[in-house]
Amino acid sequence: MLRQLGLIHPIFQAPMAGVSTPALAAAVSNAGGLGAIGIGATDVAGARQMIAETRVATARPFNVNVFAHATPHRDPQRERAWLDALAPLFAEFGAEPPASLRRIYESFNDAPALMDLLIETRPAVVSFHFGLPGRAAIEALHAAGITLLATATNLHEAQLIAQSGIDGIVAQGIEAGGHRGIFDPDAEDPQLGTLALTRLLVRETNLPVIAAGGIMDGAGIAAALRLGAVAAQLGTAFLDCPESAADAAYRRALHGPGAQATRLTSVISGRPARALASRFTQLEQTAPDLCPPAYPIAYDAGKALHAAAKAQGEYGFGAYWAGQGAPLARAMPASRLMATLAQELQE
Ligand code: FMN
Repeated sequence: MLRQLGLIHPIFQAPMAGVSTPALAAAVSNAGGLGAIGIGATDVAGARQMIAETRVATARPFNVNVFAHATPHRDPQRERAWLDALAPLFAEFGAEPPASLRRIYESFNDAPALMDLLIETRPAVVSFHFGLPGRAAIEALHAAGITLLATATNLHEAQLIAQSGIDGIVAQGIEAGGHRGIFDPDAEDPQLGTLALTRLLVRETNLPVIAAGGIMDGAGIAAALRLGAVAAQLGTAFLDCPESAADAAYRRALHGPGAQATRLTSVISGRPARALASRFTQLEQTAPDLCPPAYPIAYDAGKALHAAAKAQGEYGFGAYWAGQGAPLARAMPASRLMATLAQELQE
C-alpha cells in the first residue's frame, strides 16, 4: 500500500477534525508520510476549500477523512433532560443552555454532496470513521482511483471492513486520542489496546493494517511495524505542531496535569472519546448516571458550554482530545517532527 501511494515513511498523520489543517497535512505529505485532513465536522464548502488548500501546498498524496456514523436518533425527552442536567454549569458562567439541540453535522452516508465532492476532487486516500459507506459509494470511489481506509476497534468491525471491499484497516486501540471509531456506540466495547488489536487484525484479516493509538515516536512506530502493521497513524504526536489548529488553551492543557490521566468519556459529544482530564471529563465520574443524547447532538451542548465557560476565562470544558501518550507530545514544526520520527525509526 505504501509503495502504491508513493510514501517514503510508514507514518500516517491522523485526520483530526477541527485540529488537523491543510498546512499540517501538506507538511507531513511533503516529508514522505501520509498527511490527512478531517472534514467530518465541516460542510461541503468548507471541505472543498480544505482540499484545495492542501492541494496547493503539496503535490503528494493525502487522506481526506469523513464520518460514517449511523443517522442519530432524536429523543426530545433525553435532549431536554441533558440540557437540564447541564443548566447549573451554564449558570456558573452566567449563561443558559441552548433552548434545543441541533444535529450539527451530517454523516457521510446522509450527505450525497460530500460524495460528489470526493469524486470530483479525487484525493489519493479517503478514510472512514464510525462506520462504513454503502457498496455503491465504495465502488464509485474506487472507480475514481481512490484508496479507501476505515477504522476498526475490534475484529468484528475489521471483518465488516474486509467484506466491504475497503483497502486497509486503521486498527484504533483504546489508547488513542479523540473519538473511538466504534460502529455502534451501544454495543459492548472490548476496549482492546493498540498492541493486541493490531496483532489480531494482522493475523485475522488479509488487509494492510495501520496501527493507531498511543504511538508517539520512532520506537512506537517500529513496534507497530514489528507487529505486522504496514504503517502507524499518529494523532496526539502532531497536536503541538505549529501547523495544528489547537488553540493556546489546548496546548497549555496538553502540557498540564490533565495529560497524565486522559479520560474516555461520552459526555462531551455523545460518543466515547479520549480527552485530557478536565472539569468536563470529571462529570463522567461525579454523575455516572448522566445519559447524553446521541452523537453529534450532545456535542452541540458541549460546544455551547465550552463557549460560555471560555467567555468567563474557564477552559475546563474544551474538547481537548488526546491519547494516552499526551505527555510525550513534542512542540516542533511538522517537517521536523517527521524527520525526527524517521530518524528514530532507523535507530
Ligand atoms: N480520527 C478520525 O478518523 N477522524 C477524526 O476527525 C479524528 N479526530 C481526532 C481529533 C483529535 C484531536 C485526535 C487526538 C484524534 C482524532 N481522531 C480522529 C483519532 C485518530 O484518527 C487516531 O485514531 C488517534 O489520534 C490515534 O491515537 P493517538 O492520538 O494516541 O496518536
